[in-house]
Amino acid sequence: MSNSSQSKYGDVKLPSAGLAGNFINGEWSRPIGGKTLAVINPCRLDTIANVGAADARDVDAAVAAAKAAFPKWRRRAARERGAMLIEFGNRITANAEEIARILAAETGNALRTQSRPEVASTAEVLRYYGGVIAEQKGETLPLGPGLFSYTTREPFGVVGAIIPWNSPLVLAAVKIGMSLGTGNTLVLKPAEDAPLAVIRIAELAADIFPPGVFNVVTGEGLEAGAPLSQHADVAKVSFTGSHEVGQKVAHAVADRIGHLTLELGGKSPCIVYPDVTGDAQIDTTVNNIIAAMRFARQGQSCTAGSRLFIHQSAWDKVMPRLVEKVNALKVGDALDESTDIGAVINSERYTAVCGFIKEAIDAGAKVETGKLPPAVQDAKGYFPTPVIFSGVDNTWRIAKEEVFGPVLVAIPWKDEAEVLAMANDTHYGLAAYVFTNDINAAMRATEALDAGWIQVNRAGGQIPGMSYGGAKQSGIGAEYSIEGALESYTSRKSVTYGI
Ligand code: TXE
Repeated sequence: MSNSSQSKYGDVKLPSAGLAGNFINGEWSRPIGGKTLAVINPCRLDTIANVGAADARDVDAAVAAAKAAFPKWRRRAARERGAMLIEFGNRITANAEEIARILAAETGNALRTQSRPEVASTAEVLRYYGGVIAEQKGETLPLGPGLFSYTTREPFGVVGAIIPWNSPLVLAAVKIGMSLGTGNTLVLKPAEDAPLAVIRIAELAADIFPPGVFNVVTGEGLEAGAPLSQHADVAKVSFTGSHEVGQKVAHAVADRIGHLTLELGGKSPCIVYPDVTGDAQIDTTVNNIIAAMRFARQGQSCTAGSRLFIHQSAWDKVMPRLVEKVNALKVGDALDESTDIGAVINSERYTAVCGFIKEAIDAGAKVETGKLPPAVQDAKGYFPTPVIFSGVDNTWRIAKEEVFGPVLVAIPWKDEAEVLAMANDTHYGLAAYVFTNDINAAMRATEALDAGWIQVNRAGGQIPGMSYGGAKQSGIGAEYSIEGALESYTSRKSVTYGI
């Protein structure tokens, strides 16, 4: 499938075979229905490429291929499966720049600040699982004299993985590493807004895994995602995306008592304690607040620290420095080396983010920095500039719902019990950030906060080896670690011998 728009992208080299859309049983093929979907660059608002759009018939074929490949794949030595994951990671590293450019073009995530680091993490995650998967071990059980008993960790079968567009590559890598490493086979459905980098890495993997072990279907949520989540032969579904779709997926999986991992976002708090004083410490903390908010990813991160609670005594030092640094971030084309912040993914997200901003302004919030972006029909690219609001109550919609845009809500606090209660006053529980040098305050906060991942004086991304998963309604199951892989992608088999 050639693409006439390719020339507009200069040094973005598009996938070739992968534009067909379906990678099933080791072959690229066009969807049975012949439909395609246009992948739009959210910075330039033009079509980068058209990709095959699968429906339930393609999903059936992919699941059948994965099911047929499972019996042999599960019996391969873990170290052999691991070696393939490591080779996959190495090929991604060898093609990193090409992949990062595709990723920046389709996601709007800036090349320098986001897309290159994401490609590096993707390769690292695959190599991590490749190495650690030899630890897929069981236990011996001391059940008493005359008995010898042990457990093994058995893969489920076919995994269906559905991923979003905000960090498509690294999320693909986590699901590939965990499912294939543990001996499951996989059907992966990338998001319709950002399938290109995923199919480029699938092209690189085409001759690494035996046919049918790793399959990809590109397509829309209802046409391709729903049939995958509902498929009777999909033993486990791993979904990252919205709360609303997560609920639908959970219902579909419950109907057949399947296994499930969900990662559904958050409204994570950032708490600045009063001991944050002195220019150097304020500077570091402000850098961490900006990193926690994921401004450079346009706020489109499930772990975004989008509610900032600053102790009232630190407010007058922290807020001006924060505004100054946020104003210095350059918003622009994701492929431009000087860009810090790119565009939000599509017109729906742009409109939704603008709606949140307008509603808060209309309700009387104080705009510390930023403004209402142009209406979608006047936008030259989906670029909402960063906004920081104060004068907002923790009960407002902007402080409750996941905006998934570069919008930070700042609230002063004076009583520790109160701020910890406000921080927890949400149905989400994914991440939290605490800034203090007071070890006792840090320990009180980390004990009290309902969050799957709390960072103290740091606001970086996930690191392979950590267990990452949501508390409360942010999700089910853990990812990024060997424990997550064993708990979420295998079941225990107990064997008992009478001797
Ligand atoms: O996600 P969707 P959207 C949140 C964030 C964002 C909102 C909407 O708040 O603003 O969700 O994003 C597939 N059955 N997060 O609409 O629709 C879809 O094709 C099965 C948080 O893009 O959940 C895509 O592959 N699958 C989040 C994937 O689900 C379906 C990251 C995610 O799309 C489906 C992204 C269906 N019925 C958004 N409908 C996080 N946890 O970080 C859609 N899909």
